[in-house]
Amino acid sequence: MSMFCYQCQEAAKNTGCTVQGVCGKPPEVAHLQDLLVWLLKGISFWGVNGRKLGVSSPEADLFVAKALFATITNANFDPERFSQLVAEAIQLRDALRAEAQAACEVQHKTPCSADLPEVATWVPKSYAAQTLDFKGQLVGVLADPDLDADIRSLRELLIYGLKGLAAYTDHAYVLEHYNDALLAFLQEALLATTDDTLGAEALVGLVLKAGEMGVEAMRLLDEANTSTYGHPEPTQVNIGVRPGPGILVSGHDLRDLEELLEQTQGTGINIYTHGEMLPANAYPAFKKYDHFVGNYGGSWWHQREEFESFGGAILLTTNCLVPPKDSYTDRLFTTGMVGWPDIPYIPDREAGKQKDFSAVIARAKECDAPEALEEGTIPIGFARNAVMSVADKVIAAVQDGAIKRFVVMAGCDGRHKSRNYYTEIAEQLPADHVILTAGCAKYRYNKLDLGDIGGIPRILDAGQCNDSYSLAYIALQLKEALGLDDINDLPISYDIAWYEQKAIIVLLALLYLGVKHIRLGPTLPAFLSPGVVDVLVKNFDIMPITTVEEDLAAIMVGK
Ligand code: FSO
Ligand code: SF4
Repeated sequence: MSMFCYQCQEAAKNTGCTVQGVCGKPPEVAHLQDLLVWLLKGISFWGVNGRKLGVSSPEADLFVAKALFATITNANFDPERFSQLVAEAIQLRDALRAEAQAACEVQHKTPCSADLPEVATWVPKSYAAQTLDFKGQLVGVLADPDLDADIRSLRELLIYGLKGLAAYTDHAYVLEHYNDALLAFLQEALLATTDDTLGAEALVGLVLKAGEMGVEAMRLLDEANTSTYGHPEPTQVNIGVRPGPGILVSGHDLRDLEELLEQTQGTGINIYTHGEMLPANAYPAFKKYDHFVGNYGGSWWHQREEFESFGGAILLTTNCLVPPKDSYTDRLFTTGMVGWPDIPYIPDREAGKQKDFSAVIARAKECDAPEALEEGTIPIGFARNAVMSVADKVIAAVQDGAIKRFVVMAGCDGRHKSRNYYTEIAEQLPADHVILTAGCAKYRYNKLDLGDIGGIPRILDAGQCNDSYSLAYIALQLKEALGLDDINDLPISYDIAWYEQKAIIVLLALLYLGVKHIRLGPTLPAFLSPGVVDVLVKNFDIMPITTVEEDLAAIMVGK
């Protein structure tokens, strides 16, 4: 076995990638990611203990979130970047340690250095790639072969939830919306995964606490997005092209898009969204830019063909990045926590300034216009405010039976053929069923014409996976309006598609909100042990998807 990773839905044989990631992650990057996550537990040791002594480091706190984000599937494949993050982690941990120990000695008037765990103190003999690689191999998921399977599973479930939580929190912080309790929880929970005294019950408690924090992070991000860019409005987005060179913006970071739109005004360059950036077309703040053309292509995994035919410059602001083809590497740029070896990286903004996208703009000017893939428009912008503005109509339609049921089909898209299931479900749902969606899962059906129910479209697209808060908000408002006591009495079925770790925090958030009977597919996570699956089935009635026919029949009778 040259590596072990099972954090995403594409884990080889649905058990784990052991030779090379199906996503393209090589063993050296897997080892560095393992080492980095381990060191974040070391920062957490000092972060949690430091807080008890009145010591804290905002820099280390945010670093933990950003570094977790960097280890999310399809974000960063650059070993050099991970080596730098490892070095930074050690430096931040040791600075925090020095402060915490000094405070401890003052307060306890005694040296405070007894029995420190290795994770709190380890420093490499050198930062040579081989040294870091070797250590990374010793501290990964399978480091302790004797660890109880359920405990390992719960620890990893928690860590993957934290990765998603870290991503949402970081997005909110980029827009200067803060809640330091989220950063403190990341550390508390990371440290808990090193505590051998914690049994399954305590870990399940932390997993649900992560779900609670997930709700707060998504609320904060929703507030950040909508207070900065306005509430998304129902919008028909152009999916064709215009003459002239273009820049294609992918990923989820709205601030990057905003600054790029500013910097390309009047340059003759058109801006297009790709994948999860599609929902940006619904924000009032972006609609004012004449050169913001629309969306190009589909979900993340089509990028190798679509980036090729786009022909212009391409900017990846977050995951999902797929190993690039030679035909466009000279037009590709990364920023934020994304990275690929030898692909130009746009550094972070300095305080009070924008990121400098001039290299992307200069490259776009040398390129031809994009090749059209399709024509027409797709409807987006049904986030919480838009849906609530027609709440009376929606409630009346539910009460008079015009809308029989909502089906939440949010989450991610992915390469597996079995994901055709979601297209077929969407096509075959009865005409009185409405799909609520968010995330890139929608690309499996968002170009179908499913019509509307009294003017309410049968696909209500709330936005990115980052906008999943809208779906929870709509459900809670409906529960109130319909006078129900239990969220599970709503006429809503859940048929969620997952791929990476942001979907895990959304799932945990739903569990925390008390949602039961969630269908999860296309496969159950490889990191869930049979014992943990049992707990999820018993307490939440989580179900794997089955066949289109069987699941449709169940949905139609209210399950
Ligand atoms: Fe998709 Fe990728 Fe948004 Fe994920 S682009 S799969 S859950 O990283 O982020 O929905
Ligand atoms: Fe495999 Fe997914 Fe891990 Fe990539 S992120 S190595 S595909 S489990």
